[in-house]
Amino acid sequence: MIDTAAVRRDFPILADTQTVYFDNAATSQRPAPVLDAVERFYRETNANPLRGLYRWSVGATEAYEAARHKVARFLGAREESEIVFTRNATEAMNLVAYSWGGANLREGDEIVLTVMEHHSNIIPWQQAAKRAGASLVWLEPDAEGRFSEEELAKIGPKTKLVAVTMVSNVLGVTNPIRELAERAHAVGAVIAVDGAQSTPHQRVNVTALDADFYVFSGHKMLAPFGIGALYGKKALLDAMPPFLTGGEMIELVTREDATWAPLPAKFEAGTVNAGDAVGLGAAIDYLEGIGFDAIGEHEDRLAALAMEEMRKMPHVTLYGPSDPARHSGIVTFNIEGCHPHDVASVLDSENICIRAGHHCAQPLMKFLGVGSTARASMYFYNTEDEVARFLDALGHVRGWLGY
Ligand code: C6P
Repeated sequence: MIDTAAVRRDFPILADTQTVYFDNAATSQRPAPVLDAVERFYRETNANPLRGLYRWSVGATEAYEAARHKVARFLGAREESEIVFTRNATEAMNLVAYSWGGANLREGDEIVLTVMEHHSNIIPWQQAAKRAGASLVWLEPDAEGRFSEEELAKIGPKTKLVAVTMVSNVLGVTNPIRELAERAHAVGAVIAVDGAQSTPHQRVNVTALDADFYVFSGHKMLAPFGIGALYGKKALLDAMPPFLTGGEMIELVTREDATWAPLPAKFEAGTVNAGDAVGLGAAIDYLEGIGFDAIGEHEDRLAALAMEEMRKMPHVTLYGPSDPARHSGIVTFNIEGCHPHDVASVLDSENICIRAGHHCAQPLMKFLGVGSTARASMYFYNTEDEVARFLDALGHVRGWLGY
């Protein structure tokens, strides 16, 4: 059971109790230990990591590599060199699409996606498919967010890659990654998992999932903006060409050519974001201190509270599975006759922050038969009181909009 009053004291921004922050799927808030860790890095050991031979630079390198060690352990990677720091999940997926895709996709190959993918796990593959002459194949879920045998059978002999989100940023549903990995591997394909919405909410073990690639962003899990990571199986990463080229990713450079540094440096061209990597390490410590069982239980309780009441509201449509425990704290909805932007504006006038729009998931919006939706997304520091305020405000929306 999470003591939200105690937890909230760790988050300076949450001292503003007027504001209900329900846009955690877009980005989370940051606790003091994360802010302090980043500040300490810059105050005590700031220098360009990986280059200098003096004390501060060595300290910066050690702090950066300690963060990598933490991420590797956190994700259950076999080796630290399987963790490549990136700016975010988007950059990590682009790395895979350009580097792995460029080296492995051929004309006639198929890339299997689901319609619930975020644009960050669609567009890189559309572009890679265009470059290679490959095509995209789409899996469609049922009303409960599950894939039928018929849909799963689309993973077939032509499939080279399955690109799938572990948790949908709209439906909240968790996809069966282990089963999808088995199906992909059975036909000789690899699986790239978008972990942007799973890593903040549940314990992930990439080895147990048998994921070939897994990407995530730090900012959705208490860490600063601008730091994320790619996990890739060592054999795959070793065989891939670099994505970006420049400083620190080389072994030897001549006037004519260059050879590449070993992993993970091969994929980390230019000066790295050590300060925010340190922040990510502190975020992992903080989340593990709370515990993912407690986080999941708390989010499920809040989602259940919200969904039970929203089901009683005659003009509200909910999206995603019927079971609140399958929502990862994400409650997506529409109110009949009200544009989601208007819903968000009315809630904002009551200091409640939700997101409205297509959520960077336009193919999913089309599949659901809507242009856009409203979305409340909760995290472990949100309270039952906040859910009550949200529900109360929701009850006023149609009236305020003139119905
Ligand atoms: N979704 C949301 O409000 P970046 O921007 O790289 O940190 O994360 C991209 C991304 C990838 N996959 C999924 C499933 C996501 O939800 C996101 C980010 C935010 O839903 C911003 S659109």
